[in-house]
Amino acid sequence: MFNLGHSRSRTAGDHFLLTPDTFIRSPFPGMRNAVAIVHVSPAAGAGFTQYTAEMAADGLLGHAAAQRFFYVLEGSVSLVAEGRRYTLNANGYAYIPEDLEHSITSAQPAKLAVIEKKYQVLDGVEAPALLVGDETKVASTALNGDEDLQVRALLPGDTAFDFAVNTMSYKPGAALSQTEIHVMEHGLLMMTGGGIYKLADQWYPVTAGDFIYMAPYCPQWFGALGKEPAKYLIYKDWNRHPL
Ligand code: UGY
Ligand code: MN
Repeated sequence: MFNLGHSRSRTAGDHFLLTPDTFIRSPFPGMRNAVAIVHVSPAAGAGFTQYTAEMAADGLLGHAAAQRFFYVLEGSVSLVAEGRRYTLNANGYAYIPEDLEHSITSAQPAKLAVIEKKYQVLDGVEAPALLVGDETKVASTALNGDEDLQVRALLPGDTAFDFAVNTMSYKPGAALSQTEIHVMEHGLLMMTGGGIYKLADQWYPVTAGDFIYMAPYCPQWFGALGKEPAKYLIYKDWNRHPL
């Protein structure tokens, strides 16, 4: 069918909604049998880079020039770091400190959400160490006492970390209790379900597979629709003075 160019994707000054029909794949140096869909990067004014890595059989991710966080969306990968091999399946994740040599390989096809950010040193605070986790084993907490909106913090909240990555799960009908406006920026990947995202003064229907970037101070609100929970993975810069 001839493509007439319609898409739900939008790029506005302080936010992006990027839907899978507009994704473009490209390799990075050091990748083998893998491609990246770069959702946001400093080229768009962001303080971090977020991409989806699509790895084929015998895939390799390559070097990171910054801290690297990855979350396994599909398949499974091997992480080798500090002389140990870890196998991460879907919902597994890892935080890799800047300058820690490591390799991430796939024996079979796998899909990762990857976030990379230059570490912002804090005087007197030791940088974080390698961390490997499994989202299904992370305790969840109700946001502002709303049991229908559960948050899992995948990284510790201490000041060694200069960013946070959380999952947020909304029962159908659950919603943020306010429009948020804050200095932190977000990278957001819709994992399941969907709903309505309000970004600045626009209201967007969103669904699994969509990516959203919210710049600092972008007004934001979400309400879940449909019959299955809406869940997203969300990055924010964190724990540092804005100056
Ligand atoms: O952590 C957050 O700022 C989160 N509640 N924002 C969001 O879901 N858009
Ligand atoms: Mn927010």
